[in-house]
Amino acid sequence: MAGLPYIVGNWKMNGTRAMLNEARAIDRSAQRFPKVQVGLAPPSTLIFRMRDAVELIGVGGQDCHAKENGAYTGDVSAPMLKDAGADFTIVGHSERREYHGESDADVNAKAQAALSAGLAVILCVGETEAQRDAGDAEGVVTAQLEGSCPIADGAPEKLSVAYEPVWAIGTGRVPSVADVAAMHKAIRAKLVAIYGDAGAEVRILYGGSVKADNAAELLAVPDVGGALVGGASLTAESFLAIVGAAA
Ligand code: G2H
Repeated sequence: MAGLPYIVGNWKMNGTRAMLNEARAIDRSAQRFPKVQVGLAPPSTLIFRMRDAVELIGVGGQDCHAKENGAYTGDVSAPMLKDAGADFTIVGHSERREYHGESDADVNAKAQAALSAGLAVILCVGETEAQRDAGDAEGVVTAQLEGSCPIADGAPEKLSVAYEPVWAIGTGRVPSVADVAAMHKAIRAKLVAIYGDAGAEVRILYGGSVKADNAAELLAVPDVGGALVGGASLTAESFLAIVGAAA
């Protein structure tokens, strides 16, 4: 697997201008960790200002529309994210899949649009607790990859996959190291099936209740190339502890 460990904060629907101070503090400290790639995905309203406030870290969106523009009230397109200064966007987060009914085909179209706009993509996949209990976790996740991985300019070079078990998101629960290892191995095999040798280079992040006290253990798992962090990315102190664990 190529590249530095990649630690990305997903602020979700949190943050007004005052929180840019956290981004500045994260950015200042990022120089202490030159062997870690760091990104923050604030709400769309903060992307433009965050771009100006930071120098070292990447800035990203949390979602994008599949179309470039049009009558889609409330939505933001990939070229708009790019224009606001974004380097990447998350697509397919389970909160988008659950609350906005996004299908794998929708996520695929969004990922394609993001790559076409020149954005790197973090594509999220993950099973529910019921799917895991039924023994379907790997089947669900590999089917999500099959349906949503982009085949477009920049794929797979600008693609990262984030494995986020839905039941671990914001709950404080995390899968066992063995379960994370098994799922990341299955994801790797699927990426190689989709992209050939280039699939071996796609970074696979783990997400779901990553905190300072479990980050080192999770990041040491084979084929875990970084973390997508929600709640613990909302303060510089807790996020930097995770970045430090990746260094
Ligand atoms: C999973 C994660 C960030 P949290 O959604 O994408 O959030 O770390 O709060 O579980």
